[in-house]
Amino acid sequence: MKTYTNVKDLGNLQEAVKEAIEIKKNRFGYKHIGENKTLLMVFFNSSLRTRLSTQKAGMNLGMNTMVLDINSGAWKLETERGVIMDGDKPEHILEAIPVMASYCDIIGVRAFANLEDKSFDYQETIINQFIKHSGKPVFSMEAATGHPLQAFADLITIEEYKKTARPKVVLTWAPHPKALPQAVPNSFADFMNEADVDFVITHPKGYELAEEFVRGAHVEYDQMKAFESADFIYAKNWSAYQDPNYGKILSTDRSWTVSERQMAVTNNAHFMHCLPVRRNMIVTDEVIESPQSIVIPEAANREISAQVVIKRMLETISPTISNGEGE
Ligand code: AN0
Ligand code: CP
Repeated sequence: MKTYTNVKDLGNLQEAVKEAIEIKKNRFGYKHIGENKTLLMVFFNSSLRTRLSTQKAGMNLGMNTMVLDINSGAWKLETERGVIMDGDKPEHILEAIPVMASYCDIIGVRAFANLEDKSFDYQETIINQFIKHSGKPVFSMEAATGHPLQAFADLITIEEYKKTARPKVVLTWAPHPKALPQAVPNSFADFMNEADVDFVITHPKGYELAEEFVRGAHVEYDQMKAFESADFIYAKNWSAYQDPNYGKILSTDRSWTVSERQMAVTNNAHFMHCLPVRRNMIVTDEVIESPQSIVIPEAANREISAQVVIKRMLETISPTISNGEGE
């Protein structure tokens, strides 16, 4: 695997989930694969889970891991070509990327949407520059339009907790005081559309996501109706995608906060959220603390999704290393 930015990069999704479940039972069984290989994780934004789980996944595979926080300690990077660099950014990403790449074998990048310029975001300008100019395998640790390590971990979690062959999975918008990207719901929809689930999306009017991710999935504007008989409730806030409101907050209606009122009409659904979560905005204390809440095992599976992706990248750069003949 050379890049990981969306569900298609995993190839057969059933196989990928199977590999994840095997790795989870034997996470130190591949320690030789990453020997003398270096993982660089580049963060343009904050992180708790992605930073720790991805670093842990690299260490499970025997890699050396390095983390660079661009906004604390590194030079601020200009990302657009042709700019006269007389402002506050002393370095251009076009030099920074090949320099960073010279010190490592695999690169993970976190670069959120700026929510100002929709075409800059939806062209994935930053991560695509890493793919183009690093010459190394590159994976998304949440880019502008997707968070595929999260969605893969979510799918693994659903596989582990489902009680029926084809569970009903509901992605619900919930209120939040700050404008957030569409990356998490985009990737969740991308994965659920490929998985064997009955997938429903619910949100207030105006929060329609990009069609390339929704792909004709059932959108139900009545949240209570959407929740009926659900097996999994996946809550997330996102800002508007559609023009002319791109990146804007259209509603902070707390009747959309996931509470026992909505959970009561589900099929005793499990509650999921990628975290970090704002309690009593997205979900009430009662629901997130209930036995049906699986947010902690969901976060723990981030180590596993990252390990599958990094392992596949290591196998690409050192195809012979698994039988001990690698460099
Ligand atoms: C980010 C987002 O919504 O994309 C990261 C989630 C994993 N969340 C916040 O910035 C709160
Ligand atoms: N879910 C997730 O990606 O969390 P962090 O932003 O803390 O990495």
